[in-house]
Amino acid sequence: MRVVVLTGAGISAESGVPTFRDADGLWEGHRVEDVATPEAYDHAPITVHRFYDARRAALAGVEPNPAHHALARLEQGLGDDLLVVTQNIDDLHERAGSSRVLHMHGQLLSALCRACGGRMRWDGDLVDLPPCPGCGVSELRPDVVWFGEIPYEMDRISDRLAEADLFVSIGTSGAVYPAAGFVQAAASYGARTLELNLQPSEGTDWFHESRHGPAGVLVPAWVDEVLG
Ligand code: BV8
Ligand code: ZN
Repeated sequence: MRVVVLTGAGISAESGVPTFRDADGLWEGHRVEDVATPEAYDHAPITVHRFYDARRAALAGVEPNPAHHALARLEQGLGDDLLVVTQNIDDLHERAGSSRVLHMHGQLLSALCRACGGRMRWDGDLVDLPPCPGCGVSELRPDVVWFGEIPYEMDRISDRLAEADLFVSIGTSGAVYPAAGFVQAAASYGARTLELNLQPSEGTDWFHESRHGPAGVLVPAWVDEVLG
């Protein structure tokens, strides 16, 4: 069975990573357009760097939860028939043991050089504008996809959605596109669609089945069903 799993901030909530839309959500402190757009970066790079440096540093204080571990276990069972597409820029899927993971909105632990296009693992700050290890120019930005930018690996994602037997969405509000449109795409190709979320998402009507509750409970139970 070929499975595509889409995850959002809700799968990392029980690990202590703030979500975007919850009361004390990430954006609360900042207006989205002030920190997650190319215009914001051109206008106030220090503010944007501080925002991402803080999230990068916070990764050391959180751990994968049972939902992340259950998906790693599912990968053991399904191998290449499973692809996890995440909107999250944290590294909790990988730390739980998942390797077949696609970060469509980028990663905190990666820096992108605007001068030479180089990408490199980065776990420190960028606010002090360090020189690029590749070309020496101080043009390193967070390797994340901002609003108005094209998400990563859209071709691979579209191919896998087209051949999926099952599409599962975990911990996402369905507010941000193109990720929010994946359920319709998968359903139009004949896939069965399942939502695992604390509450109904904006796209909940597109799912054949919806289960509502914490991912740390719903995902291990669903994986047990699949692996039988
Ligand atoms: C693009 C990286 C062109 C940075 C992010 C169509 C219609 C309208 C608008 C658009 C449209 N198409 C494009 C747009 C514009 C825009 C957009 O969607 N705007 C929205 C606001 C209307 N999209 C873009 O700009 C995208 N680019 O479209 O380029 C293109 C398109 C296709 C092909 C080629 C080119 C780029 C968007 C990416 C922006 N970057 N992140 C960073 O992280 O700082 S988006 C960011 O916000 C996240 O990555 C994620 O995608 C989104 C947040 O959503 P969630 O992860 O779902 O989190 P949220 O807090 O909202 O919800 C949490 C959910 O979990 C809730 O439902 C809650 O109930 C649940 N939950 C909570 N706790 C638990 C739980 N569930 C289970 N267990 C729990 N314990
Ligand atoms: Zn460079």
